[in-house]
Amino acid sequence: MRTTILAALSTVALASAADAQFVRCWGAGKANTGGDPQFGQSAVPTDLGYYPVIGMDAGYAHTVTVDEEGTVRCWGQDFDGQCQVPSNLGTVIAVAAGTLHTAALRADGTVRCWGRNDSGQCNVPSGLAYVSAISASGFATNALTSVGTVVSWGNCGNWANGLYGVVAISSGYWHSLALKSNGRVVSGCDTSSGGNVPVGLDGVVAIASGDFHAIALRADGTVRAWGDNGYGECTVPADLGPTVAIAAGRHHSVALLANGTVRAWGDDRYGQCMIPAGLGTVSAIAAGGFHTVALSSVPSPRCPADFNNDYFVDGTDLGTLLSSWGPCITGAPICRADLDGNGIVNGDDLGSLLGSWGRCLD
Ligand SMILES: [Ca+2]
Ligand SMILES: [Ca+2]
Repeated sequence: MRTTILAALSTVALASAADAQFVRCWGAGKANTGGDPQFGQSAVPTDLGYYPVIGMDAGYAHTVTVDEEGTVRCWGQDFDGQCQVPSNLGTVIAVAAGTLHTAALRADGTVRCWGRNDSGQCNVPSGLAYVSAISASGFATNALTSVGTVVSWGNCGNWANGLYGVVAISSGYWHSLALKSNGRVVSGCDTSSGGNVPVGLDGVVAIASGDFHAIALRADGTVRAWGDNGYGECTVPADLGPTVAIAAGRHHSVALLANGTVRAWGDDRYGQCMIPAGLGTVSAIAAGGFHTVALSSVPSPRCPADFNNDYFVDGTDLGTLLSSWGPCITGAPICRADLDGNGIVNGDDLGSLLGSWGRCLD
């Protein structure tokens, strides 16, 4: 379940610096209702703000991000401690979410792992270093090293022994995939469903594993899918535009198009394929079990009552409004607090500010 954020970041023109980037989630878990799979995995923490996110991934029902300062955040299902981010992680540059566990790649090339460990998926091999990318499956974790080899731990044993020239890895529930520098995809651990790579598939530049299916992005911007198709997750839309990044959830598939929009298909029982209105320009995507994650930017200002343009309507903006109370002098800066434009800052404006309290996007 697993994202191809690097492909996205390298190929999509990011919005201007003035546009803040936000993590958006849709599908299951807008709230933690305690019913499977609704564990709050789509409830982006309100204090996440717009710190630039450089990596993100989603597991069965949790979401994990790392920002440019190397700080990891995690929300959603935490039954196995998959969101108990260690306090001594140091600087992290990438994250991977397995079904019920989480892994972090640190700036020094080492890996940390937490959460469910019933198959040893969090028993990072001692001495493992020089790691450049990580992926996590249901019961295993994989590390791509800087020399193009893959180290795996957990239930998959030594499936990747002897592999070389690997440039990307991706993991489903049982299977793991490796993309080689020659554009071909190798599977391991399980070679059925998502591990059953189509014969002759070539020209691949990115891979994404769902739990039981997988998709590949080819250099010409087209998408191929294989494996279980019980929800149509392998039925790539015929009119899908040029694609620059892909992600796959348990039974759904997601494509980031070159124009910064997102398409999703497959299991939509929780709205994981319903792209939110006003999503803005997306630069990276990830897919969890039943939810979808996007890093998007929207022009500023977004909320009329966000007077200081920090993408929150909060006490600071309330203070601005209260200090502007009364008749609005035309042209004065405080007039911005006259939200309904009737010439006076009063209870009506206060009501609208309170009505949009919180993160501007939700
Ligand atoms: Ca504000
Ligand atoms: Ca007014």
